Amino acid sequence: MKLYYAPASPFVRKVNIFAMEVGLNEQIEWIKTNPWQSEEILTTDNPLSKIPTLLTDDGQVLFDSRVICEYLDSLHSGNKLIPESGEARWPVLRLQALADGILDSGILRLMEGKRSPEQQSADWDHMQKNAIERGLDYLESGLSEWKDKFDIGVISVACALGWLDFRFPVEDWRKNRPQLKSWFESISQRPSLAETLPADI
Ligand SMILES: N[C@@H](CCC(=O)N[C@@H](CS)C(=O)NCC(=O)O)C(=O)O
Repeated sequence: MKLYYAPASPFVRKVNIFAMEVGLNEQIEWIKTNPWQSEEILTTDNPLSKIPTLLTDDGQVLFDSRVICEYLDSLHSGNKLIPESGEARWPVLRLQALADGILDSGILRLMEGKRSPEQQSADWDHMQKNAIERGLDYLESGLSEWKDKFDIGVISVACALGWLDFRFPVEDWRKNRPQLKSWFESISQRPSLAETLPADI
């Protein structure tokens, strides 16, 4: 398998952690790319020019991170990190959607901040920031439902919080969220998380 990636991407990190946890990371060849430049090597396979994008050994192209993680979970016979069916599936997928949504808003803020000052919209930034704040509050208040689990939902939350630290270090999401803070400290010790910190390289 080949995976298009960039070291700063939280969605790539999600796939990386997932692959490590299910024992498939050694089977992935990493192809570094810059999705923001719509490089032909990436757009040929993914018209959206987004990472992560996976090329499977049987010639399929898979995106996005959710589809890739589902695919990886189908390749192993150990503990599944995405419940395949039944009631357990929906809260896990919702948690992933929430964490991914926090990241989507964060990335929109990051891109907005790169526009020239005259083009930037404070209203737009506030709207995205508020979505992130509400998402974080939702995580804090619902933490007891998932704090002792380890699945795609939990991995996604850890990637979202880690990326907020990486990109918005002065906006402390930990303030007034003591349970989330303590959960994140603990889960961050896990090797798959400790070895995949985002980087600007
Ligand atoms: N929903 C997608 C989001 C992927 C995404 O937004 N990736 C960013 C990098 S972190 C990207 O490739 N952006 C390039 C662009 O939007 O042009 C997923 O889960 O993989």
